[in-house]
Amino acid sequence: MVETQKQRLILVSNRLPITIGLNAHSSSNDDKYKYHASAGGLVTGLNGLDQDKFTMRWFGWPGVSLPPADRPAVGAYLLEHFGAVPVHLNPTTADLHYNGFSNGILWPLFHYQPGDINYDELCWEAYKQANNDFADTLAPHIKDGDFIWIHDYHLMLLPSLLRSRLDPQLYPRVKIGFFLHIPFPSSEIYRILPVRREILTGALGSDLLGFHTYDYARHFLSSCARILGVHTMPNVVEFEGRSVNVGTFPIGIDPDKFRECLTRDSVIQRVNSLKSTFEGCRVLIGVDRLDYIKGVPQKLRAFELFLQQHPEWIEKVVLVQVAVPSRQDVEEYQQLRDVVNELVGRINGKFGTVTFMPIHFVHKSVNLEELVAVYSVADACVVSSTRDGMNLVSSEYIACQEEKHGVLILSEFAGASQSLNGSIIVNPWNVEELANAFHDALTMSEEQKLANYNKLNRYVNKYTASHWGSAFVTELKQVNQTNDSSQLL
Ligand code: GDG
Repeated sequence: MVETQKQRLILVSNRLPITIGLNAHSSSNDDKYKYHASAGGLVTGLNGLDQDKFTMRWFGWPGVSLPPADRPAVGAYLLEHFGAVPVHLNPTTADLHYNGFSNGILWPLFHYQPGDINYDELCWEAYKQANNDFADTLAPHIKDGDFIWIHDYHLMLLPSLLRSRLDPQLYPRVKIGFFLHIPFPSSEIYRILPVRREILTGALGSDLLGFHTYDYARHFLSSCARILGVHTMPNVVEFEGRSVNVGTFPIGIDPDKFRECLTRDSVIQRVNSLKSTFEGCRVLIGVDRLDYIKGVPQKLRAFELFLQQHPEWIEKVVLVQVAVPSRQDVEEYQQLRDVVNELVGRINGKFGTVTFMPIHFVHKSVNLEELVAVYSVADACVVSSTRDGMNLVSSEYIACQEEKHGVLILSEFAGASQSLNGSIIVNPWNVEELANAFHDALTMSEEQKLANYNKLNRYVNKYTASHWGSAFVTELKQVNQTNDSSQLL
């Protein structure tokens, strides 16, 4: 099928799903760089779309500042091999946009941590600049009839900046969708943001706005009503003569990827070796980016209390905590690392022996095979986020539990808690409650575990990443169809 007959889907995210590095073995300018595709949840979700019907282009910052002379060659390579188009940002803009405004202001505020925001005009200027740079790069590539799907809190101004660059007479059938991967907070929290109007009006440049949960969508609608004074209905905001649709699209995982990985010889061997390492001991698993929203200190304190209240479990249970370093340039993340290191040291010192260590703390990323092996041998998985848009770890754990039917302990503040029925739901701020959940998980009957697992597994298999991707794009095709003449699919 030739490109002109296919629907074009333009994806936009802050980072391209490709890592570019200098090639140490380069012999000429032609192989100066090496490229590595990364397979995150977003890539998986989009893989579920019918590739025969779409030509995809992915726009994003390439993660490095390339010398202008190298940009044409890198751009041509990215387009040919990955269907990707880099958005070049000046290094200071990139830093203040990403570390400053996105992760220093929007991230803590949207996760209900207003005390951690460092509002600063320079960061706001960089946020606007970066969003404008995205709009400038994107606009010349757009053709009428394109679907544009913009992702996440880094690009909340982009829908309206892009719309303002596309003359509605020339592009009447273009559709702009936006999906927020993090929570949208209650309007009482949101209205703290000094640029609250600008962020809302930026996002309202979309035709369709998607959130993981109904609550996030509701918070967005009430923020629009209260701050902008616009008319809202359960799924629509009336804004500047247009109807902006608002919907709920809970993201999922690709469970087959995890199941396939479990059948690999190397993984089977690793599972056996882990089983013998932990023989006679139950295993609790935590997998988190080391981010203050993930509630790792809360998890560790609850584990400490559990061992204090149930000394019979000392030497009979370990907590394996994978904590992937994240956003090390932001001060709050450095402080968190210190707090967590101190807690791990204290608990291991208190309950450890010469031959036993209650917490196995892995402060680095592990590869997929290792991750799957650890998920598979764990008797329970602990997700203690103090806020989390969705949380994919909870679903990944279930996908690896065919054999053990392990228990999922899940924070009520993770979006996943609204759909993963069959888990032990906890308030991670209540240390006692979380400590009790450890005990309940470790003493749960096999029948109850199986019944819970069956419910959870059914959900994880049905509401996959592919389901999410196609549900959003299907809805995007349908919105505002009465206002245009598009014959989409
Ligand atoms: C944001 C929102 C929302 C982690 N450590 C390793 C590793 N991981 C992988 C997990 C999982 C992913 O990272 C983490 O996904 P989460 O959903 O748990 O969290 P965020 O990164 O904060 O993602 C979140 C998500 O966007 C999607 O919309 O659910 O709420 O905050 O896939 O497996 N993977 C490997 N090694 C590790 O050490 N291989």
